[in-house]
Order: sequence, then C-alpha cells, then structure tokens
Amino acid sequence: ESTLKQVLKQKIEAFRPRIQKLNKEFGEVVIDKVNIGQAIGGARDVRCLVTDISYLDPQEGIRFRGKTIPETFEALKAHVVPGGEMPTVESFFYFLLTGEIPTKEQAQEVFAEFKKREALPQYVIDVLRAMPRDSHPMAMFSAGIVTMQRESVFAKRYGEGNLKKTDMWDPMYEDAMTLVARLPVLAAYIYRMKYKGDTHIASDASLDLGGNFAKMIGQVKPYDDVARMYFILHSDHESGNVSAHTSHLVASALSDAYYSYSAGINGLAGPLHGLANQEVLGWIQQTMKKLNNQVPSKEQLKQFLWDTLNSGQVIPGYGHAVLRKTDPRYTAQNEFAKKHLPNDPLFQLVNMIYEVAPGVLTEHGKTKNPWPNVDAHSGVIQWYYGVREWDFYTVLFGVGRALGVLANLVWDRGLGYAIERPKSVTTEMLEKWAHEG
Ligand code: NMX
Ligand code: MLT
Repeated sequence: ESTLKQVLKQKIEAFRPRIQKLNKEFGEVVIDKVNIGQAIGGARDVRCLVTDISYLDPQEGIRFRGKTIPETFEALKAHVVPGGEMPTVESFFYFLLTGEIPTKEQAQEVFAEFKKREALPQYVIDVLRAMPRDSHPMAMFSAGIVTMQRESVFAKRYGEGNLKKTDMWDPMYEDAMTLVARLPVLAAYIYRMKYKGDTHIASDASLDLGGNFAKMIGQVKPYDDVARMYFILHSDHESGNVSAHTSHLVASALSDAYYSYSAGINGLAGPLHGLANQEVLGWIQQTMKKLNNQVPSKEQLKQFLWDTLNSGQVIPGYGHAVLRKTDPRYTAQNEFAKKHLPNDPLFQLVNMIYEVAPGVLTEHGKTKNPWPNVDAHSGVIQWYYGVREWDFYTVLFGVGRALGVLANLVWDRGLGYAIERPKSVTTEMLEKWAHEG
C-alpha cells in the first residue's frame, strides 16, 4: 500500500468525527437563508456545500489547502523540476489530497503510481477514432473518460455487495489515481489525432506528468512549465463551480469517478464556464482580423467591447459568480507572460483589454464583477507557444480540474457525504411568499 494512501487513511479517519459531531450535535445551526432571487438565480452565494480542499474568497481569490497561489508555489519549491520554475503536478496533487507538502520520496511515489496507471487502453482509442473527427475535443474527452468506466474499482467493489460506507474512499482513490494519470495521455491523443495529422508521440517514462504532456503534444521547454502551471492553477475553485459541483452531485449517487468526472467535463464545456478560454481567443482573433492584424487602439478596443455587449454577448473572460476582484489565477499567468513573452502582440492586447474592459463593463452596469477571471489569460500563452487550436483549450482546463475534483470525491466518500437532493418549489409558492413579504 502506498504511503499516500496510508496518510490519507489516517487523515480521513481523524477528520471523520468532526463531521459526525457537527452533523449530530449541531445539525440545526443555521448558516444561511435563501431568498427568491437565489432560488431563481442559480443558488448564488447559498452556503450549502462543504470542502476543505480549497476556499474562494471574493476579494482575495482562491486558496488551496489554506495557501494562496504564490504561497502554494513557494511551499512546493523543493518540487520544482530541475531547470524549470514550476513544481510537479505530482507534488501538488499530494498536497491537495492530504493538505501536506510531500517529501521528495512521497512525490516520487506519486510519480511512480501515475506511471504504472497511465497507459491509455486500446478500446478508448477505438472509441475516439470512431467519433466524427470534427467532434469537439471536449466531447471526445468526456467520451474517453466515460468509456473507461468499465475499469472502475469503485463500481466493482460496490457491486460485490460488501463495501462498507467508511471504506468507500479507498476504491474511489484507486479510480482517482488512474484517471489523473491517464487524462494527460487521453488529452494528448485527442490533440494529435485531431490537429497533428494523426501522428502520435509516445509517453516518456522519465518525465513528470506536466513534462510528459508537453512532450506528447509535441512541445518543448519551457512549455513543460506552462503545462504544470496550467494544471495547478485550474485544479480547484472550491465546490460550487459547475464542473466540481456536477462531479460531486453525480458521485453523491455513488456513481464512480469515471461517470462523475465525465459529467463534470460536460459542464466545463459550457461557454459561461471553462469554454470561455476558447471564446476569449476567438474574440481576440476576430478583433485583430477586423483591423488586419494590427493591435487596436484603446478607442477601437472600447468600441469592440461595446459592439460585443450591444449584440447581446458577454465579454468572455470577465466577470465571476463569486470573485469581486482580478482573479489571482489571471495574475499568476500574467506574471509568467511578463517574464516569457513580454513583447508578444496578443499578450499586449490582453493587457490592453485589462485596461479598458473593466471600465466598459462598469459603465454597462450589469455585471457584479468587471474584473478578469482565469480564462481571460489562458489562451494567449498557449497561442504564443504554438498551441493554436483554441477549441482544445478547455481540455487543458479539464486535465487540471481533475486534480481538485477527484481529490474532493475521495474525501466525499471518506467523510460519507449524503446523496445531494435539494428541494424545489413551484412558481405559485414563490408568488405567494412574495405577496406575503
Ligand atoms: N460580459 C457581459 N455581461 C456580463 C458579464 C460579462 N463578462 N458578466 C456578467 N454579465 C452580466 C450577466 O450576463 C448578467 O446579465 P443579465 O442580468 O442580463 O442576465 C449580469 O451581468 C449579472 O451577472 P453577474 O451576477 O455579475 O454574474 P453571474 O454570477 O450571473 O455569472 C459569469 C458569472 C462568469 C457566468 C459571468 O460573469 C459571465 O458570463 N462571464 C463571461 C464568461 C466567462 O468568462 N466565464 C468564465 C468563468 C470562469 N470559469 O472558468 O468558469
Ligand atoms: C472555476 O474555476 O471553476 C471558475 O472560475 C468558475 C467558478 O468558480 O464558478
């Protein structure tokens, strides 16, 4: 049994009484109330989910296991790949799962576990190849994941009929490890099949998850660090976002990780969620095209932003359901870009949009948050390094998001969270309550 699994077992068992005590002794304590606006408006701000893996403060942004993004990178400094700047995804996943910074040996063990599990089965390749080649890569990614459901250790153990509730995290962990290991290989296969003439690059047993992904899609340094950074930054955004929440909801029915994460990916594929990074690039390219690839002036940019809003579209990459300031994931990417691609015209345009869009959105007066989110920046760095097939960008998001979602699913089963089943009401009831005040 791996050290990670032993550490997790200890941690889960030590944590469980806290949840049991809260539920049993303090179950009636009120932590929120819900108004009509929230019932109609997507349950915004309703506090009814629990996770200890990350927390999103509206002003400050995300903290992973209590650490801001810079603090996370600092804490994982010992796991930076030689010659690079970013820590390994392996060390970060250990941290997300356990809340502890791994030793070199512990991170190495995760690396070895992933290597053992990463091979993409031929039947997945067969399914992908049977799909029309113009299928969206997110549809392929989701299909690839659900196709592997037949291998679920959780489903198998559950089916044997003697899996105790307190042991459910163990097979969920097994599935999570296999999925995290395979997703980069699946994503790279889709990428090369769709966009690189169906030529493929074998996985390299010596490379960490980020470095190996870079190699498999045909990229060289420093793109390996871009991959690591992307996967880490996109990993988790507390539990209420569409991809994490969907996965949690589906898994709450004791569906396994394959069913659950495939469902989460389908949510990530929506333009108001992960697909926004593809939309941002599309929007920028359209803008540049209108100007024969010249960088627009601020005045022209302002006009393009207004044209977008007036045609009823949203400005992709701006606004957020929780955040009320610039997303620190945007800032982290901006700092990387400042260092590695300061003179890139698209990067300069992204910076110019940052100067203009918040004012336009504020004047427009609808959005509660005129500042950029993670998606406003992601595409530009990819584009610079030659990953220009922007309908692939959300797949990159999906490889990263798995780290947080799957860590959460392991803990969900560890802590025995219930099947999720909120209550609905009718419009007539709302009208009655509205009338009564
Ligand atoms: N451009 C134009 N209008 C906007 C924008 C924007 N970027 N953001 C919000 N609004 C509008 C929104 O459509 C709504 O209009 P209406 O009343 O007509 O329905 C109004 O402002 C109030 O919305 P908010 O309460 O500020 O935002 P909400 O919490 O409902 O939605 C988003 C959050 C992220 C869905 C929204 O800001 C948006 O559509 N942004 C653009 C898409 C995007 O970047 N999504 C990526 C989010 C991050 N991620 O990776 O998932
Ligand atoms: C995310 O990373 O999931 C997005 O920023 C959306 C969200 O948090 O609602």
